[in-house]
Amino acid sequence: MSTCKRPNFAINLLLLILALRCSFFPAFSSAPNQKPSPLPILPLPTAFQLQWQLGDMALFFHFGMNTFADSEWGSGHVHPAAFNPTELNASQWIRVAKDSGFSRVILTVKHHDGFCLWPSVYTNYSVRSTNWKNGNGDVVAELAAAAKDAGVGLGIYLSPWDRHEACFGDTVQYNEFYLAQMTELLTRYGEITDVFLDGAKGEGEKNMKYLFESWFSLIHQLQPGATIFSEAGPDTRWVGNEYGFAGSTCWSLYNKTLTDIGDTNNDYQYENVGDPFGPDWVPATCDVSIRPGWFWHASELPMSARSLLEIYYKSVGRNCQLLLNVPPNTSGLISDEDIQVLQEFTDLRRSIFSHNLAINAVIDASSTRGGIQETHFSPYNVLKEGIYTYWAPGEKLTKWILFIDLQELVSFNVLQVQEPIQMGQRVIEFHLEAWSQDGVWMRVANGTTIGYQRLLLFPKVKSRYLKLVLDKSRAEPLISYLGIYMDPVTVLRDTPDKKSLGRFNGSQVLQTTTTNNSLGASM
Ligand code: FUL
Repeated sequence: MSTCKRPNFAINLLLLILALRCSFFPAFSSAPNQKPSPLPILPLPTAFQLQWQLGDMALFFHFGMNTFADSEWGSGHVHPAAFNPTELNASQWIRVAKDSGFSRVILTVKHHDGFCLWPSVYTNYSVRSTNWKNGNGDVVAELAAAAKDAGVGLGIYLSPWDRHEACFGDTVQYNEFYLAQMTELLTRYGEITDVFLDGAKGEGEKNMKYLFESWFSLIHQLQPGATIFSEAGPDTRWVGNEYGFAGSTCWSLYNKTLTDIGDTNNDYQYENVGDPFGPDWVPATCDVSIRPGWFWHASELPMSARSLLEIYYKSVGRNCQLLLNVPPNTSGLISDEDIQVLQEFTDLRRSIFSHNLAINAVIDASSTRGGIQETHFSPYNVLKEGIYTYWAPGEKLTKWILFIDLQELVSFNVLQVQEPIQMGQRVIEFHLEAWSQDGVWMRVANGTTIGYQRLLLFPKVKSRYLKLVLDKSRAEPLISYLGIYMDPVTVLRDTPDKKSLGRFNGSQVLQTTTTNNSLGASM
């Protein structure tokens, strides 16, 4: 009997595989795994709500029969021949938007008077019945082409209240008519980024029921990327006033069931501030006109660039999108004086925000998720623009501070902070402290809510060391951006109280040097 063992094929095969593996594949890394991101906190924005929010500002064009009839709420019975914009140039409208930093535009394709700026087959009250371009004109088509060329988003305002159509008041007939018009608009003109549903209706006018749920579903079916605005969402809500001012506390969280579109009993304060316990993500839109009226009137002038800057702080600077109305005139162009103001507004924003004074700062934090070696959540992420990189503190702590060493003495009066809202809106309260020249920490600004973007103004401070303290948060606070700026044109009344480390809320005592500001200087 031979003592020779037969080769064990199974073991040999295993050894061979291991040998091959070692030579072809690297060994398991001994470096620690990357720490995953923290859990998001509900509710979260949808992909298109995020896209919308990143846009910051949109331009509103109120244009239509009212422009020619010198009215705001047209009767619906002005003869179509009155509509005659001899120099209409939609490319000029879009150029103005783009040059001034507006990423989307929204046109009143039909206001309350029912006159349609596109040749709708469902009505006799449209550009088709005018002499403009012999009845072959289409303002929506011209604007859509210009917007597409320039890479600017296009939105529509299709008024539910219609003073022309005889079927207004009949639930089935009018809802059919409205959805038919909506379908024309959402299928003929390429991508539509916004649908603005205005809840206004005059007192004593016919009452009727709008089938909103059907409207929302159809809009999302035909244009899945479109954001629907109304007083109650579903995607973005009204901010509760037409001054363009959001609350100094402003949540994107909201409870849609607490507001009825167009109901005059709605709580405008709730719309202005949002709801920290709201189950829905419905950020606010701040709509405001550059002129006293929404439509162009020869007798009216635009507000000043400084007033626009104040609105910017109180809208974009309070977690909202600014929807600024700049109405084209009777020739079909945006007037020179409005362009001039927009140019000055752009220059002001550039002069303040184009240079972050903290850009070369040394940044440290009270803790970092995954430990100091975890670059993924590093405090330095707050100097990278955008919301997709952020500082995250360690888990289960209650003290959350960012320390900023500006490396030299710097004068500043504006703080910009952003949260990565794709992870939910978290911060409830925060404040900024600066190391004073007398050697004490001085509280220079207090804020409630951050969201996508918060701008806080305060009296000028000169300091090298700063602390951003997150005092209260719905979950571990995450900060995606921090900016420090000097605004030389906005002057504030108060100075912070050093001794008491006084509770100074920059957003409450803001006062601009504006003299012709019809909106009132302080809030
Ligand atoms: C209001 C309307 O009645 C105004 O005319 C304007 O369109 C404004 C944006 O919304 O409710």
